[in-house]
Amino acid sequence: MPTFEQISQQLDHQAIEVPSWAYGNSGTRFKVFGSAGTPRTVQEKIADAAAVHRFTGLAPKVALHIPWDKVEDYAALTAYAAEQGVQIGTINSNTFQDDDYKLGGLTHHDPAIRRKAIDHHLECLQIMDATGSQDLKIWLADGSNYPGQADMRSRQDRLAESLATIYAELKDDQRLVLEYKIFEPAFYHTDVPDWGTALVQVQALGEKAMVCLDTGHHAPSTNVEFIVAQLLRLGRLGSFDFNSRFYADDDLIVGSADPFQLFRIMFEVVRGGGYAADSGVAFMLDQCHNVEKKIPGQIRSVLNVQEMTARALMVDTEALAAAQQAGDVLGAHEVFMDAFYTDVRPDLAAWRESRGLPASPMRAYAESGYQETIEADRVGGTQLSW
Ligand code: LRH
Ligand code: MN
Ligand code: MN
Repeated sequence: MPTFEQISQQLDHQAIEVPSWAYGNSGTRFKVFGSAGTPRTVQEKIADAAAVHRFTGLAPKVALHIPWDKVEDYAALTAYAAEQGVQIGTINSNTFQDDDYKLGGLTHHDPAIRRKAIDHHLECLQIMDATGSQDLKIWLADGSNYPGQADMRSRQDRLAESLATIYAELKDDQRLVLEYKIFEPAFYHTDVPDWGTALVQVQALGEKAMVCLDTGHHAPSTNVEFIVAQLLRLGRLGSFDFNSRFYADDDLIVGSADPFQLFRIMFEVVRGGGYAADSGVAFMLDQCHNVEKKIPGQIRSVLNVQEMTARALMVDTEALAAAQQAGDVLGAHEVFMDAFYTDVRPDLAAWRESRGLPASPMRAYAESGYQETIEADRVGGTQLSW
């Protein structure tokens, strides 16, 4: 097995995008909890994201969600982010909170509603121009609740047409990333329910269209790492939305309930070339922190991704290939598990210190006074309204 020393340089380029919405108040459909210190403005969300980066060195970009993060002046917002030490990352569209979209957005049967949804995406593209963001990420709440309610077939056709209209406006260095989700808010059918549908739709668009894999968007027992391998093989894995799923789309801290799954995913990422600095795969978090403090929740998350990346990099791939080639079933499995069971935490602490970062970002944050300051300064935080 490679030593930590041998893989440690590969950790240097790791970059994880954090979502602006992780810093806002959130909850479930039963209750949105308020919490002290919650950002009141987009700028305050960016400041919190920048704190995560300062303590970990892992989170140089923050993804925005429009209209949640709508501002008058995006050039000024970009400059503000740079002052804080971070960049604006992916722009996420939102066609799931407007009454007009009750029966769909890009797939809607009414051309006027479809146009409105397309125009929203064109506005997102303008925001990308102003912020230097390269990815437009589209997740659609479109679907139906009852058999017979909607014509699933023609909705696919309308989706293809709407996406093509948006795609036509992309600049050369911009991408459209389509995110799938098995269900919710629609409970009978969803218009982009799985990676196959997302793949078919993006392949029809062209080279700049990719698939986003949100780890929480699958049926129980889905082999998510297989999907990672397949999308990388086809050159269509655009990004991850990382989170932890136990029951459905739980949006909890990535790697918390099933660290082994995160390891398996990162192994396939490395195996498929998705971890290379120029791979084009964006590693994003898509999480909410309903009951825990948000900034430590984000710090824990990026550390979990780093930890499982380090373990995945430590798989002895030569020994693995040899065992596989020899048909040595349990030998191959053991090689794989050896890396998973390797505790890299002390090595990672030393790696951080050698790069001027705190050995324990969690402890350093707790001792920094940042949480106390924002709790004292920010009164009346914003509330997400899902
Ligand atoms: C949908 C989703 C999508 C949205 C985000 C808030 O469940 O994963 O990525 O943009 O949640
Ligand atoms: Mn998502
Ligand atoms: Mn989701």
